[in-house]
Amino acid sequence: SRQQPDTAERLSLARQLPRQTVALVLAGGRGSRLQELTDRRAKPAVYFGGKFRIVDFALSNCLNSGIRRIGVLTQYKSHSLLRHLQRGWNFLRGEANEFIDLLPAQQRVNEADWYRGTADAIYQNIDILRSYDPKYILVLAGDHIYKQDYSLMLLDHVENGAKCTVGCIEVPRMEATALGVMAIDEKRRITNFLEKPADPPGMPGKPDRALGSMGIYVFDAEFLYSLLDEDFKDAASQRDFGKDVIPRLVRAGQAFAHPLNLSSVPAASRDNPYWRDVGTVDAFWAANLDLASNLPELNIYDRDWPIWTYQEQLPPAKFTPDEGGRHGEIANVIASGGCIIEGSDLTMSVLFSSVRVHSCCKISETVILPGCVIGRGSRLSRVVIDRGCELPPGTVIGEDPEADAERFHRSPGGIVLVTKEMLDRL
Ligand code: ADQ
Ligand code: ADP
Repeated sequence: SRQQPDTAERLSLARQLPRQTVALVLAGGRGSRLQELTDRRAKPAVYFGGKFRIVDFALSNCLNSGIRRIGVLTQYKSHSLLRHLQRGWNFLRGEANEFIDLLPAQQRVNEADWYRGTADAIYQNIDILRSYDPKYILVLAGDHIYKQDYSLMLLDHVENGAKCTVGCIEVPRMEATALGVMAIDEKRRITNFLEKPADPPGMPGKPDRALGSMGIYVFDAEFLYSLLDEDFKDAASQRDFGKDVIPRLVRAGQAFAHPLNLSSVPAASRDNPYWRDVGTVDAFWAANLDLASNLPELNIYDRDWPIWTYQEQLPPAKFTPDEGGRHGEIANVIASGGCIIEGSDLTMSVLFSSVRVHSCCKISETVILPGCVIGRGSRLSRVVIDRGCELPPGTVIGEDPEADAERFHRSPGGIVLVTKEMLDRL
């Protein structure tokens, strides 16, 4: 029948397209709404989910989608990000035409300018990009948590005959104030695009929902080069995809939308695809705690879509009673390698690697980054503790909002962020 060869052709195309693609991961953003968590590291380098860093999700999506030529564009406070990529992501083989290339900001075009917008970050590396000779370029953000099969997005791009395809997701209307918001026609051509509108337009028949841009794009490579050349000639442009390049393409009727529902992983989650911009302390806290719940929205145990990361060789996590033989109560806790937890009560919490919890502590709804030490008898509730903090015995956080706000950073949602610098100041 006609159906059979079509399907076989589609499958073979879906397999080829990732090999003809270079992914560029934009990993330069400051992420200032994460407060002190991004004082010393770029947002893509922020820890997530007990053992990962945020950038691991976009990079793992690439590998799992069959894309093995990847450039990572860095700028802001990139040291710990680069160290992570060098240690954990250096296994691709140049001989097999696979690579992860680190592309730091490099004033190639104009010595006076550091990168400006996201389009400029790519323009400044355009000769390197051309040398990879890709047919398609997939532009990704290094700061979102989600699982997506980009081969299906590429397939959609080609089947629509598009030159530019914008990844998008339906969100509650007022959440779209932080996103590019679009309207589409029945063929999914984008008919209108507003970057971060104060009052986002709703969707037809769904006034409380908006179609938001995920800030990820597929381009035909030659088309992207000519777009960037054009943009560079426009003195008024801020050289940004969301502010300049995409709106211009939309006015020309040249951009298509690809909803995450069509390529979210696993297929079973496509009605309600998972996508988080863990851009605030509250969102960071909630997305981490979700993983410790009985039925997390994000499955990090999926062997069919593994999330790769750098991991130190560490001994297994260990739980012991306290000196008096009292066992702590522990439920809904993630604890990574190298942790030692002594006779303490822990609920709904995420412990990254090498966390030491001394005895008689009560810890709930708390996210503890690597290498922290929690002194005996501490009580912590709704806290995020940055890497390497040592809390003295008897530390109490989460019971007196005023005292918390004075000593630490207290978020609008009442989550307390603790860093080494804050502890040193006390
Ligand atoms: P924003 O969220 O404002 O909007 P933006 O600041 O443009 O995102 O950063 C996008 C990505 O590029 C981030 O991963 C950031 O880390 C990185 N980045 C920013 N400047 C960079 C630079 N100069 N060099 C390298 N990397 C850089 C965008 C779109 C919206 C869309 C949202 C979705 O403009 O339309 O809705 O992303 O989050
Ligand atoms: P991460 O926790 O993300 O691995 P670090 O805690 O090592 O990162 O710190 C992030 C970056 O901040 C480091 O890679 C380094 O560039 C910088 N940094 C760390 N400590 C100091 C310091 N005392 N003075 C100046 N820069 C520092």
